[in-house]
Amino acid sequence: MADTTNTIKHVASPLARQTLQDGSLTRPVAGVRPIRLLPWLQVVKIGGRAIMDRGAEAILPIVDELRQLLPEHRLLILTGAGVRARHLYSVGLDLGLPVGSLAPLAASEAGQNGHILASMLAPEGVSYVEHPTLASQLAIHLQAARAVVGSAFPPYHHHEFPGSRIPPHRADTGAFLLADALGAAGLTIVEDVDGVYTADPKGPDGDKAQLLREASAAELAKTEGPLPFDRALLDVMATARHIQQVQVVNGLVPGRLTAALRGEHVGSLIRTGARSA
Ligand code: GWN
Ligand code: ATP
Repeated sequence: MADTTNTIKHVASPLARQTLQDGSLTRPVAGVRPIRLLPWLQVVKIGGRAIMDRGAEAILPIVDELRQLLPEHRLLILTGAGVRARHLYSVGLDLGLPVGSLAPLAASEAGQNGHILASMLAPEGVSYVEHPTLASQLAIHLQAARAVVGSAFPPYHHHEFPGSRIPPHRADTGAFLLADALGAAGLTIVEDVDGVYTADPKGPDGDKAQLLREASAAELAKTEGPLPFDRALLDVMATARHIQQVQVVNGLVPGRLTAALRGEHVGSLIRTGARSA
């Protein structure tokens, strides 16, 4: 009788026989740095409330600036949710809706802002692409066009963390997660203020607020005051794999976004926990 045991192909897998709960066993296999999928991509998050809610007055100049950036950069433009999501949270919270129900409703407002922005850039070949397309067909879309627009909100839906009644992972966190996962060249967050201040520059103590030209995510995490982005962004920055810094810029000042994408320091630079290769 023929002995077939030597012809059986054994699939060697270093994780096959061990628990994934033990870091000392998984680290040698899973501890390596992931590859950069789209190292030439610049991700730009456009504020929903800061830019899109202002209508033509703020949108048209930023559309002009984005249009002129297309020959220079390949862009993933992601939009935030803005004031419609704020209204939605207040109605939904009044009715007692859980955070996992509010998250997709707010996300859809970020998507609507993306559809608006993409329509304005359509003559340049720019389209809105859906979340599933962002996840699996972004590369081919960026071969066909210099830029695409998507929703900055992460599609957590009922998987949103229940610690807060307002979804903690909003557009800034979603934009960062995507930029870091893709190994993008950079992320620029476009706001209606010059950067991150020591206090809300439009708040009651706004006149005393000082612009932070540079800060680390770890330092900002120790502060308690409001920030111009989701606090959860600081958590994901702590464990970032690729994006080492994010610049927050004022999109109401023409030229700031262009300068930021050219590597100039024109807003607040926030350093993440990612180490250089
Ligand atoms: O609808 O504007 O994608 O890109 O989080 O899910 O709530 O969906 O629940 O591909 O999958 O409203 O329909 O909507 O914004 O998120 O999209 O037009 O399943 O292209 O159908 O992950 O766009 O939408 O809101 O992003 O952020 O059909 Mo919208 Mo959003 Mo469109 Mo998307 Mo959610 Mo899809 Mo989704 Mo839902
Ligand atoms: P979204 O995209 O989620 O709709 P957004 O990014 O457009 O939101 P906000 O979340 O309102 O807009 O954030 C921008 C605002 O944050 C600024 O207009 C500013 O008044 C406020 N803000 C609060 N704290 C600070 C701070 N420490 N530094 C700078 N701005 C701050």
